[in-house]
Amino acid sequence: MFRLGRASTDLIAGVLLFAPTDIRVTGVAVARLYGFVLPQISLAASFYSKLVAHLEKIRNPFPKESPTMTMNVADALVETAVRAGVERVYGVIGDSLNPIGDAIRRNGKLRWIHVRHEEVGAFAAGAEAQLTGRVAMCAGSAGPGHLHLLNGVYDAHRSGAPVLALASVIASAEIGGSFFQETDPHSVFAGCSVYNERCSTSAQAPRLFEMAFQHAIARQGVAVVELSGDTAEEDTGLKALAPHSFKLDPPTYVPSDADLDAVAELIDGHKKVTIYCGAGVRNAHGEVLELAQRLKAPVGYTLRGKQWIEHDNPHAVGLTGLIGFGGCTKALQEADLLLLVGSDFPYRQFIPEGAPIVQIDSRAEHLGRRTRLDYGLAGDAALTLRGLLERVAEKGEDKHLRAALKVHEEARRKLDIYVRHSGAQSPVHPEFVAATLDRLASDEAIFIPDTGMSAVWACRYLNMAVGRRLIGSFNHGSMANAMPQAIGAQLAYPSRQVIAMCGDGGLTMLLGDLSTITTYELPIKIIVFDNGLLDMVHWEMLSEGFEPYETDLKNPDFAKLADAYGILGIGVDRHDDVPAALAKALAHSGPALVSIKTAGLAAGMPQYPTWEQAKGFAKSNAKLVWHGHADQVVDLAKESIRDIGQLPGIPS
Ligand SMILES: Cc1ncc(C[n+]2csc(CCOP(=O)(O)OP(=O)(O)O)c2C)c(N)n1
Ligand SMILES: [Mg+2]
Repeated sequence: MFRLGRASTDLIAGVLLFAPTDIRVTGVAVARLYGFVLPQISLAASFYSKLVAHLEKIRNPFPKESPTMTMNVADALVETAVRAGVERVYGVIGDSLNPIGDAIRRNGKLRWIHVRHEEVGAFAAGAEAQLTGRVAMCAGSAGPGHLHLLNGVYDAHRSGAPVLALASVIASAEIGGSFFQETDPHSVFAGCSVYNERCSTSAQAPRLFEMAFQHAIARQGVAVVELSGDTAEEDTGLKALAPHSFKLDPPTYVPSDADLDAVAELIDGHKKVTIYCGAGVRNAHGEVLELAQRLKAPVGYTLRGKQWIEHDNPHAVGLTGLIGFGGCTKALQEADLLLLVGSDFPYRQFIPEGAPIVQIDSRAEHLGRRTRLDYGLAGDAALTLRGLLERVAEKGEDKHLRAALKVHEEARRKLDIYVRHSGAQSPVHPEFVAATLDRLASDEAIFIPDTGMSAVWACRYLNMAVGRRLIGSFNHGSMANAMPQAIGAQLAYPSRQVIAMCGDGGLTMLLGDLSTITTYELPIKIIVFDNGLLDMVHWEMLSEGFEPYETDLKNPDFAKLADAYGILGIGVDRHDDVPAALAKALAHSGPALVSIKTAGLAAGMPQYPTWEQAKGFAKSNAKLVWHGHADQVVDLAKESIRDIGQLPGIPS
């Protein structure tokens, strides 16, 4: 539409003022006519364009393009997420999240995964990020919506998973007035984030989103963005975002030559070196093994390290701890020098007294935070070990290694007794279930045990072939992690076998998301250890001298329940039926759930029971009899009879 600008009208008025009268009169008449006609023309034009827009809306009510030619804040967030590598967003849509949902729909490059509980979404995003190494995303609406994310966000953060958690909040005009659904995400997520900021204006939005993703990727943790629905709808005035590269390969660094020389000298001066690895050795299998061979050193590991270092490793001696197994505890106790590599293992009671400790970690701030520290080497595990390999001498003596391996083999043999001896057909030994699963699962399987006894069985009975993966809630220790994490794993890897090893307590906590599995046709295999108990805490009470209290579970028929959700459900209560049931589930092209009535109280004797635990165990048994629960003591004895073969000095 032609309009005269202010400067040009002033100029014309000025010229007319000094023009001859007839020209001036004609000019004023033309100007009047123009002034009268112009609004009519513009009214007609605006009516016409509104009519066209209206007709277009009827033809295509939800267009893909932005309603404005410029991006709103939600568009900027979604486009930044796409650039950062996000593929899907897990959450429950609604209220303040609606502009985000609309931007995702119009953008078309992200997928919204509609979970039934936001905690499941956060666990799924965390699993996806841990497995792929790419940043993942979850979202919760105002108040309760994002509060539900919290536990899964904690888990992701403590697992070092790069996740962006969007905490949408109430309308910005109401903040500060204890309004309906008002919370303060900044304080809620303070303990589980590497970045935790509120986006208050459209001007701030694009840079803030970039910074949030960049923090999650660079610092391997959770970034939280707080955003009101009304701000999400604000126009940024931008047609496109400024270029920004999210390619952030972590810098690799090595300790100084002087430090490597000093540690090599220390190692050369000791005879019985034990290497203990955590998840930080994911890129250093070859280097750890070469050093172990050179030093004739046994190699122990944490549960998070198991998947990276156990396979193809003749020096492997298992894990420490009550849930651990094998020769690791012995290898640590007997060491005259302990080399910790990429491990943040918190249980210092397994660390040998007196022996010097050398620790390698790429996060310098982690050095010595769990143990004494005689020498800390800040650096990438593989590169630092290569530096040591250039310096340390070969050891001639392998007694320390042989002793640890002997204990390991013996412990392994005793653990396998539970697999070979079924005893009665029912209840089924959970150890047999885990060992059978290990035998039947693919070499590419992703295993995800729940926190509880399933983690113990995974730790002791799963063999991590090079292509297998094992994740869980190993640092945060939350129940109910397995099925939700399996959702993220299966979406990220649609053609891999994903196996959730669920406790009956764990599965029933977030049961509603079985629907997510059917909605997205995820071929997850769920194995339920239906022991009718919160078994791990039951065992804990016994070993701490408490009378077991409120640990029973009255469960539904899980196989029928699965059927109702549209999942192949298989119920098993006899030992002999386990292999066929597991094979059938694993071969099934869709989702399957195998519920097995397993024995509770089956933790087995801890491999190295302490005097305190033995005392506690005896005390709680005495309490049970005293309080008239002798039947439980008999049950416990029946189960523990299986463990007798494990006790030192008792032949099996
Ligand atoms: C969310 C949460 N609540 C409570 C606990 C404490 N806890 C750890 S294991 C466990 C029992 C798990 O029971 P179940 O899932 O049935 O597994 P089981 O030990 O019987 O194999 C409990 C209550 C926890 N870790 N996380
Ligand atoms: Mg249980």
